Amino acid sequence: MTSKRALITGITGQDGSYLAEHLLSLGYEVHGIVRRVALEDPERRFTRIAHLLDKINLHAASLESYPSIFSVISRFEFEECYHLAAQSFVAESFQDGFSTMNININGTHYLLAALKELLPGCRFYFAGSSEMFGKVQETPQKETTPFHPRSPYGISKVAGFELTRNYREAYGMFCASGLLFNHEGPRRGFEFVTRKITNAAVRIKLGLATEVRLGNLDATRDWGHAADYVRAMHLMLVQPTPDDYVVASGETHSVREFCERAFAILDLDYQDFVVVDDQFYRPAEVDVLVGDASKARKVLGWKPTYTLQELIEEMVREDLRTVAGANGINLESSGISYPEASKASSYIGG
Ligand code: NDP
Ligand code: GDR
Repeated sequence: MTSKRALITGITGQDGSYLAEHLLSLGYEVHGIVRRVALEDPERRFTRIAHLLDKINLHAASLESYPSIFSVISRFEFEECYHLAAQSFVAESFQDGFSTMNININGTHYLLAALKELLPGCRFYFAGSSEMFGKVQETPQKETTPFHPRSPYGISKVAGFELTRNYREAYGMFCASGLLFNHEGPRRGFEFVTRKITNAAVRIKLGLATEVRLGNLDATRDWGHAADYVRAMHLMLVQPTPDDYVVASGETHSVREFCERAFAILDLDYQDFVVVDDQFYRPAEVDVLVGDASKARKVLGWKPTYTLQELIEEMVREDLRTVAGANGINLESSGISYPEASKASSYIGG
């Protein structure tokens, strides 16, 4: 056990909530930055961390305000800082590239600049992304693969990655970036394709919906479970030297296959319910992503514990439980069966 103090930006998000749990389990004192609007509306905005609220320390700050970030960092001696906050939805970055750039690039710069000024010894993690590889230059993608981002989001993450590397090289700070491939779970936002599919399949099974409209079913992604991927973030910050690592499952599967598996768990055929709708296509797509995480395996000793099937089963099971509960449906008496937990699920809340 440790008595270290860590700061997480984006603690209310999917990864922030799993990382907070993981660091608490290691004995960390966990602090998080949240937007003031979230503090004012905890019931709606803190669903992923509701079960942790008496164990963590939250501070109001925005990635869009340097003084607010400076103020939080000036008040505590953080040993580690995990920078997860971002406008993280790729499709939205095509709608509003300006705010995506502002939050993701300037927000990262504000944080690095404040740390350099106040706590240069604090170890820093940047949430890089497989979207940085975009139109891939080689397959599988690894740390040395050149970047070719295909969205304002991907471009913003390349800039954040370069800022992080430059603070490491220019000021000798301990700055590491994870190049994380897609990771999902029952806490995933509803706008991302995996959760959109599992939630819709469940609603269809329960008679609450009749179809789901999706975009490119032939896009393929390297999907893992967020609970596995946050362990890699922590491992990166406890190494003797800072470095960048790809974190991925090493397998790629299509959106179509994800649909097929999720609906099949509920004894449904996805082809009866999935409607392809042009509005969910992107102006520029990343067609195929698959990562080579051999450096993370070798240096960090990291490996995923979830298979894709276990991930989908957990997402379907938790969506069934919450959607049925919210609609007063008794799964037992409706005769709806669902997969038993194959792993101890730490999921609590919405
Ligand atoms: P989420 O979208 O679930 O969470 C994003 C977090 O950022 C939320 O806590 C959100 O707060 C916060 N945030 C957004 N804008 C601001 C702002 N202006 N000021 C303060 N906080 C803000 O993302 P994930 O947990 O899935 O991802 C975490 C990080 O990892 C992101 O940087 C993402 O880009 C990156 N990433 C994610 C991958 C994935 O597959 N999940 C893969 C690779 C990288 P609020 O709740 O108030 O909206
Ligand atoms: P992605 O995730 O863009 O990879 O970014 P998303 O789940 O949004 O899309 C994955 C693939 O599915 C295709 N798709 C659809 N996507 C959505 N959201 N909605 C649809 O209806 C739909 N139909 C097909 C997309 O075109 C795409 O090819 C995620 C985010 O978490 C980023 O923050 C992170 O950096 C990357 O993963 C790695």
